[in-house]
Amino acid sequence: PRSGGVFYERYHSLEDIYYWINKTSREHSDMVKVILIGSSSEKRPLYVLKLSGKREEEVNRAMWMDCGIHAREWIAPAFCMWFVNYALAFYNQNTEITEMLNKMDIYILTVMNPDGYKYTWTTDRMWRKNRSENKDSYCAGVDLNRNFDANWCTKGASDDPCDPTYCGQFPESEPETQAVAKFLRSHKDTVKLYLSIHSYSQMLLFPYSCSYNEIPNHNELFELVKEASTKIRRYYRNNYKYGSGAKTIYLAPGGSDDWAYDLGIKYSFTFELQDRGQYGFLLPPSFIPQACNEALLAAKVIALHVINK
Ligand code: ING
Ligand code: ZN
Repeated sequence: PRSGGVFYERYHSLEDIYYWINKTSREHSDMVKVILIGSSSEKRPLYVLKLSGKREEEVNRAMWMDCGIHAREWIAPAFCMWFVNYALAFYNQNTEITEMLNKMDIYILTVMNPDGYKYTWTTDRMWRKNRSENKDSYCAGVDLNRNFDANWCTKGASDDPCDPTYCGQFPESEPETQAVAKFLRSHKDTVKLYLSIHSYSQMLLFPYSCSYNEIPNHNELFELVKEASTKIRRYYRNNYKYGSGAKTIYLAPGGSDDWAYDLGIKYSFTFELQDRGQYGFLLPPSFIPQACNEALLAAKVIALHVINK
């Protein structure tokens, strides 16, 4: 679906995104709350949007979605914005999004790495990490998706501050990682579904990435991402690989979905959105609508399963 017009078919600067967060919460105060969960290493605020249906009673089920852990993956924040707009525009129009909002709260962190995102707009389009200063090194930044406490800094991460997959000084050394981990720890009884949005390579992944071990509910999650991938192929004629991270993409310790899974969130996923490498991180804006609709389809399949299982 296309709605909200061309605004959601463009990439937006960090300033625009902060403005959008404010405007969205003001214009939809009946369904949206803003929660400040922490700040970045350069002291930018980390705002989470909490979306809820207009329901009589509180629900004790929620899903979490973060976008933009990695600075250069611009389609990720674009998807978080697309999703929020879709949810607000199609609540009580589309049955699936209506059911989601009536039966769960949805927490959305649009840009988990604002400092890095800003840096990709001003200085280095291909930057991945955050922008924290590293002790004893001229190189800046920690890979936030290697900084979580899940087989931290083993094979697949680097202990060199100049490497793009630098794991940091210790697990949760970074304020961005800490803010997300702290929020999820304090909401772990209600958050049943964790979703992290990356690009590129078109994959629907679940734990573990930090080891080749199979999780107890491997088959259930495998069937879910398989169903999502099949739907994407049917509706949009596009292929998404699926499976556990370590077996499908590569061994990568310290990732957020593995950590969330071990916290007890048994539905934990990382989506790698378009494309498969032709444009890579430089995905043209004209691809935004389809890329977002594909991810939306997958998110719906998984969320409705979590609600109705
Ligand atoms: N890919 C992810 C990365 O951080 C990943 C893959 C998924 C790692 C889940 C760990 C856990 O390397 C990209 N494109 O960033
Ligand atoms: Zn990434």
